Amino acid sequence: MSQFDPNAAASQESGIFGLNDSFESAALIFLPIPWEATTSYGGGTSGGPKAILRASRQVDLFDAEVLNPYEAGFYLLPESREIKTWNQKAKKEAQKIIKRGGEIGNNRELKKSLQIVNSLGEKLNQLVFSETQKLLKSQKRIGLIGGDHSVPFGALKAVAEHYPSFGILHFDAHSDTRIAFEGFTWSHASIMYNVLEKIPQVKKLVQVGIRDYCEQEYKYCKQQGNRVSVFYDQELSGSKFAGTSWKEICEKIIEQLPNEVWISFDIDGLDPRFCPNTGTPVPGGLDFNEAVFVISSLVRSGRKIIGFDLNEVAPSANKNDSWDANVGARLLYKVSGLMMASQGLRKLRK
Ligand SMILES: [Mn+2]
Repeated sequence: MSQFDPNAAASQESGIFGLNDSFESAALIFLPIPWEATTSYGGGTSGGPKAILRASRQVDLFDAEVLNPYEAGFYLLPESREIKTWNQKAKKEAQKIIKRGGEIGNNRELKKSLQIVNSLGEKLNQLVFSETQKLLKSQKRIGLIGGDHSVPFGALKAVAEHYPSFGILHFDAHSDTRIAFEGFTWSHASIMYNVLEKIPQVKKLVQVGIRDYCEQEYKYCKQQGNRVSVFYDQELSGSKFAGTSWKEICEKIIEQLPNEVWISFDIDGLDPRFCPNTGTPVPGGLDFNEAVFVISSLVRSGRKIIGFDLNEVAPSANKNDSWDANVGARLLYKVSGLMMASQGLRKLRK
């Protein structure tokens, strides 16, 4: 790191955020997951990690809140060829089913397609599980970059073996608690249902910004009692309109969480002006600074961020438009810095 100048422009060969860290020198490892098998509306999130890497070189390393976050060392692993191959295969089969709105009936061919998609989803989960396990064993901190929102399941499974009890802070426009959406067990729209049903170590799920959900999801979350707290977008707006400060609202959100927290950030939790190309944009949502303030409040409360995933960042088809990736890269840098601060690896300013 002796040659590294944080004020200089980054070269195109440099690592994420223009850093020259290696796997060994980095405290935080980003695991890219170019996967979007069950994307039901707009596609492109499998290009998220690459686009974020490109955009990250424009992010200034100075941070007003965390002192030199980059000094912890950040490193992005190369994309797995296996995942790319599986993604292409699964996507092709899934499209046949999505075209019919998930109605398979007794169609043999479609049944076979569904089986392929579900088993490739399982393979992905296995791979993410073992990669995460390896990273945790070598004392690395982990951040996942999707891909669609189905990608963190394997990572959360691995984290659950290290932390017998933890919470998830989930930013999203969608509840993601559908049961096998369109027949796909590992659908992006079912991630939190799968987590709640299959990972008992997740003692608490706190959802923020939710504004597009079906009755089944609404009821399911209610039935979970204390285990799930939902801060619906409309209620958050209502509180703000009635004069409650965002700071007070954040305190209410944070107090629901235990000491150890995984952050699952679907970029569409933000106002779509920050992610116009994401798969399923919904009007409303959080401002960039509001979301960062929630995470900053979490860290200032003394809670520890044990890992995170950032998903559904979809680059525009127009190569000159890097806006979605730009927002994704900046959010990634903020979350990473705050995570390092929460673990005592970096200091907060003042
Ligand atoms: Mn989601």
